Amino acid sequence: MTRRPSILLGVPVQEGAGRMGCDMGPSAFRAAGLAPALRDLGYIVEDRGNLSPAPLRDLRHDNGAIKYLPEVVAWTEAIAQAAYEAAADGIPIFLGGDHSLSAGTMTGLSRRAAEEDRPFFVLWLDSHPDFHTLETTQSGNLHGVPMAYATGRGGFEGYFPALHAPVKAENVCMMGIRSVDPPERAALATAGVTIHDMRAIDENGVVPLLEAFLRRVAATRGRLHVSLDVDFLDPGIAPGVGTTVPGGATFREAHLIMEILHDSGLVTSLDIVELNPFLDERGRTALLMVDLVASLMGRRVLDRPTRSF
Ligand code: EXY
Ligand code: MN
Ligand code: MN
Ligand code: MN
Repeated sequence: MTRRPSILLGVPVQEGAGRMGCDMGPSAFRAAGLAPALRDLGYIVEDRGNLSPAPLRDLRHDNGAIKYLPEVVAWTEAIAQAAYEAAADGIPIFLGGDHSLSAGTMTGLSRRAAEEDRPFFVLWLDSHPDFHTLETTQSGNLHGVPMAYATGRGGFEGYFPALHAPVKAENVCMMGIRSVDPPERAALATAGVTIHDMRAIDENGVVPLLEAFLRRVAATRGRLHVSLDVDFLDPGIAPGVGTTVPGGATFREAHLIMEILHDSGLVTSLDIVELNPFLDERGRTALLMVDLVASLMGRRVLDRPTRSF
């Protein structure tokens, strides 16, 4: 079976996060051996280096809390174009960088899916729904808005790029959610997003929750984008992130999700985001994320190399 090439795209954006450091993420993933791990699984790996943002525009918003709006919008413009192009060439893996990058990946990929007349689905693995608008964000950190923007919530017009094809909220499944702000909670109550919080995972396990979603994707031949935020994982195994939330996914819960995703054959693109190497411990979070990508891309449990983190 000829595997589509893995296309690595570094996205060293950190302006969406509340603290600096995510710009070192792409280098950390490369240092942790992402490309060799994929080649060992038989993939052709094309590393397209790091993206750069589009030219800055002078953007001002009434919400005075918002930080780095021109910068994050400029990144979104560049990422959306790169994602749209890369989706035609293979399996794009976007190396973050903070989660604001998904404003660009989701919209560029959704545009490609629409041109292929395919539905577009997102599996969002995160402790946060990232469902704030420019009006509702209180922190002003724009890594808290990408899903609201991509699904067409109001208030982004005139600031973020116009959407070619909004992501349908009913085609989004969130797992691991355990930190939601009141405005997000109110919006999610009627948005149509499927949300499996950590209690749902604890009570049911990941398998039935994930498989129900994958059956929908499989029935439509849709594109499936996976957006994996480091803070989906329990901070005890993934400390290298600026927005830790206790009670996250375990090592095996995360790997099982990746293994089931691989077996489904449905994943067409991936974000790995919010790694902050400045907060990591001798690269163990970067190594774990690379290990999870290897599971997503086909490394079997019995083939795991002996390695301690
Ligand atoms: N909802 C909070 C805020 O808007 O600041 C926390 C957002 C954290 C976002 C990280 C990327 O997942
Ligand atoms: Mn996030
Ligand atoms: Mn998060
Ligand atoms: Mn559990």
